[in-house]
Amino acid sequence: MFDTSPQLDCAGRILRLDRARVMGIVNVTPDSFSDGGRFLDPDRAVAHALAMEAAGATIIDVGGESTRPGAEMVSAEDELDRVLPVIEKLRDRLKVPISIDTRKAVVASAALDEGAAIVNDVSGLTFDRAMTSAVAQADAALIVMHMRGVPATMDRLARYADVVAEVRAFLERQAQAAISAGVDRSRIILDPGLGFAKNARHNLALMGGLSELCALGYPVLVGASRKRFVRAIAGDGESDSSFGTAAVNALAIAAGASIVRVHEPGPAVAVVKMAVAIAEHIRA
Ligand code: PMM
Repeated sequence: MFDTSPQLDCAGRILRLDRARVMGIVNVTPDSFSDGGRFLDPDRAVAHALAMEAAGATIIDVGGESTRPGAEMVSAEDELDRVLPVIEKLRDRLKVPISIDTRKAVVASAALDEGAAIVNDVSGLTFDRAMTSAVAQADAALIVMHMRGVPATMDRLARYADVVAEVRAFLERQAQAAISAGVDRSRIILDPGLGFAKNARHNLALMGGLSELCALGYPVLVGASRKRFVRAIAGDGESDSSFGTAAVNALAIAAGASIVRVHEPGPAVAVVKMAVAIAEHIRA
C-alpha cells in the first residue's frame, strides 16, 4: 500500500510530517541571540546536536551566521569554516536530516555537498539569486522565511498595514519563484519569520493568522524560541522564556504548524506530543 501521509523528501532523506516535528538549533556563532559562543567549538556543537536528536529533535539546524537584530554580515569563508566541520562530523552520526541556516548559495551548496539535506534561508530567497538553483540541483528541501532588509536594518522596516496578508503574499510569491526555478513544490516549507522585521504586536498578529498561512498548502515552520517578544511578554528569566516558547509552540501546532524550531528539544518534544494529541482530537 502507498503511504499517503505528508512527508518531505530532503535529498533522499524522508522526513515524515504526519504530525508536528521539532527542529533543534545549533548556532555555531560567537554572537547568536541566546546561545552565541556556546557551540563555536565543533566538538561541542556536535555533542549538542546528538543530544538534541536523542531528546527527540527530527531536524538539526546548523547555522554559522547570527541573525540577531543589528548583527553584521559574516563572510562566506567564515561561515563555511564554522559550519562545514560540524556537518561533516554529524553526517554519518545523525539519523535525522541536517538543515543549513544560511542566506548564501555558496554556503548552502557546500553544506549540501557535505551532507545537509535542507536549506533554511532566512532571507526568503531575497539575498542571493543563486539560492534556488543550489537547492534544486541537490533535490534539497527549502525553508522560505519572511523577513525584510538584513539583520542590521530589519528593525527599522517593521511597518505593515496588514502583517498577515503581507507575509502571506510574500511567502506565496517566493514559493512560486522557487518552483519556477526548479524546486519541487513538495520540498518547500514556509515560515512567517517571527521577530524578523516584526515587533511584538506583529508577531502576535502572525500567530493569530497562522492558520491562514497553513492554508497555502505548504508545511509551516514557527521559530519563537527565546525571542525578544517571548521574553518581553513571558519574562526574561530562563524558565520564563522556555515556558513562553512552549505556549507559542502549542498554539502554533493547534493552528496547523508542522515544525517548531527550538533551542531545547526535550521540553519542546513533550509540548509537541501534548499539542498534537489535542489537535488530532479536534480535527477528528
Ligand atoms: N530564527 C533565527 C534564526 N534562524 N530560521 C527560521 N527558519 N526561522 C526562525 O524563526 C529563525 C531562523 C534566530 O534565532 P536564533 O539566533 O536563536 O537561532
